[in-house]
Amino acid sequence: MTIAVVHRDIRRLVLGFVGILGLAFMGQGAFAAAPDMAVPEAATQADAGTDATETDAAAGANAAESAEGAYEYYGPDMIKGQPTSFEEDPWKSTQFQDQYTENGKYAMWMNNWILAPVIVFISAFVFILLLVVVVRYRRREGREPSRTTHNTLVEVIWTIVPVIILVIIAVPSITLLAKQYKTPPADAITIKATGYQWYWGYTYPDQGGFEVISNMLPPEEALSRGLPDQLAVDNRMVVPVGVPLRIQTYGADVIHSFAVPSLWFKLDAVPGRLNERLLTIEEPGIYYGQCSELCGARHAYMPIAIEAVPMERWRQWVASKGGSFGDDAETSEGVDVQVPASAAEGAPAAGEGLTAADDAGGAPSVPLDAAQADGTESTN
Ligand SMILES: [Cu+2]
Repeated sequence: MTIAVVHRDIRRLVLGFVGILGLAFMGQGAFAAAPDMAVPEAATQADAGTDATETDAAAGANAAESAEGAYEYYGPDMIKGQPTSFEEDPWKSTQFQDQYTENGKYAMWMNNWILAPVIVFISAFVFILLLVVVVRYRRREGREPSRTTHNTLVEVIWTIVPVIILVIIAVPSITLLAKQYKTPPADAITIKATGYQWYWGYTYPDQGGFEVISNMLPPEEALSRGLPDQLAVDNRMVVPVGVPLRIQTYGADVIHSFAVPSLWFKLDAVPGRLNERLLTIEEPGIYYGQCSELCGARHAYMPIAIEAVPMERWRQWVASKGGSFGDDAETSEGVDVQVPASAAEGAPAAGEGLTAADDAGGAPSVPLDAAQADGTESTN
């Protein structure tokens, strides 16, 4: 083999590698640049079934709200959790969103200081080893590689070192897992997110059990308000900031998943099973997420928008929705008396059964009283 041939082969290798990198980046650019997909007209209407009119009314959410009560929704300047496009910032578009919860920050730390360094180090190490072998033992040089087949010391090292690396990863990994499974305290404010085909309903059992139906805004409408299209909704899930929230998820028809990347929160919404997780948002703001379980034709058009506000503002909002505080809003007493979402008047999932047996799969400590199991069972 001549030098020219070897050079050509190496050049091919390098070109191929660069080509693959280029393709990957172009692909990403293309995704980021993908024009807004046409959203069926029905996207923000009708499917809500019982709520077609509510959706229409809410198309002017801000106006409607200020008429209803004194509550004013946050504007685009308060958006904190949303994806970054490739055009906007190529690097940031490949990274996690900024985190606004303790767990999220811990997870980011683990990614940036444990996982990413380990990945980069191992990849670079293997890549360099390969390069050395390719160059050093290429045929032209005629070097004889070692024919060693067994070497106890080397074998012990390449067993022990990976074990140490795995242990280093396991410590923060299991810590994070445990943090994510922390049970909400008794005085946490409960919000039940119900996934419907294809929108979300947010029930506030501690505040009288009213339900807010949240539909995606038509893209033009969202953009005209300065909000991100395909993420903006007519009615946000408004929650108090800085206090523990007991987020429960439920699927009214099929499995959905309630996921908000910037809050490090993802929880499946499963029919016949109530899931719950603790969420404490650290800063007021708007946080966007999406349904993350393929749930049907318009899976991509049921975004999640959470508006975290100071307690006073939140109470104002609850009042504007006709919610009540009873005697328990800020004390821990009475919070465990929960009204199932199916009890909320006009809830699309009215009659949705939830039995203790359904809950046997290990869902956390949600009080399910026997009456609920007996009384409200029905099939859809
Ligand atoms: Cu869904």
